[in-house]
Amino acid sequence: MIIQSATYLISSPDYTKCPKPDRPEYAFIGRSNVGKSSLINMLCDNHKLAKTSGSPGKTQLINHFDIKSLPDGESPSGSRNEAWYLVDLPGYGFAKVSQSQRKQWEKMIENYLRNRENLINVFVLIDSRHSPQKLDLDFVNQLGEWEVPFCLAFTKADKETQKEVSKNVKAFLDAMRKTWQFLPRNFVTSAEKKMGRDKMLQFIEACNNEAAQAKNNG
Ligand SMILES: Nc1nc2c(ncn2[C@@H]2O[C@H](COP(=O)(O)OP(=O)(O)OP(=O)(O)O)[C@@H](O)[C@H]2O)c(=O)[nH]1
Ligand SMILES: [Mg+2]
Repeated sequence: MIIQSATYLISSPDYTKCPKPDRPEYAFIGRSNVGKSSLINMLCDNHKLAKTSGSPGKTQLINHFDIKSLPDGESPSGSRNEAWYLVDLPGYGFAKVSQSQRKQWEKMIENYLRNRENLINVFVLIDSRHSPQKLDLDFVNQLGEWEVPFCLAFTKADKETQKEVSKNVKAFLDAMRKTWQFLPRNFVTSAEKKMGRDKMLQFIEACNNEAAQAKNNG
C-alpha cells in the first residue's frame, strides 16, 4: 500500500465527538512513551504528523488522522483510492497522574473501544526491550473480555539485539498462551529503522478490503 496523504483531523475528548464513522479505523494504544505517535509517523512516512515527546503523557485525547492510500501497483489516478482513519490514543500506566485522571482515562478508552462502530483493529504496542509486564497483559486480557479485535506491535526493536527482542516477544506470547486459545497477530517494529512498516500496511490494506467487501454485501 502507498500512503498518498496523511493529515491530522481532530482531537476528541469522547468517542461521541469523534468524526463520522464512515470509514475503517485503526487505533494505537499502549503504555505511555511506548512509541505510539512515533509508529504512526513511521507508517505515514511523516515525522511531524503525531506529536512525539520524551516526556510521557503528552497525548490526552482521541486523535484522528485522515489517511488516503493506494493499493500497491495502482496508478495515482486509479479509482481504488482508499480513505481510512488512524487514531493515536493516550497512553496508560503513566505514574504521574492522579487517581481521578486515571479513572477518567479508563472510562474514555473503554467507551471508545467498545462503542466506536468503525473500529476495525487496535494495535497494542509493547516495548520490545522488556519481559512481559502485568499492565500490558491486563490490558490485552481486558480487550479480550470486551471482544475488541487487536494485534500486538512490539516497538523500539532497534534499541536491543535481535536475540533479546525475540526472547521478549516469545515470553509475551507464552504468557498470553496461559489464558488465550488463539494468539493475536504480532509485528516487530522500529520507528527509527522503519522496521515492520510493510507488514503493518499490508495488514491494514487487507482489513480495508475486507471492510469494503462487507459493505458491498450489505
Ligand atoms: N530508538 C527508538 N526510539 C523510539 C522508537 N519509537 C519511539 N521512540 C522514542 O520514544 C519516545 C516516546 O515516543 P512517542 O512516540 O512519543 O511515544 P508515545 O507512546 O506516543 O508517548 P505518549 O503519547 O506520551 O504516551 C520518543 O523519545 C521517541 O523518539 C523507536 O522505534 N526506536
Ligand atoms: Mg503519543
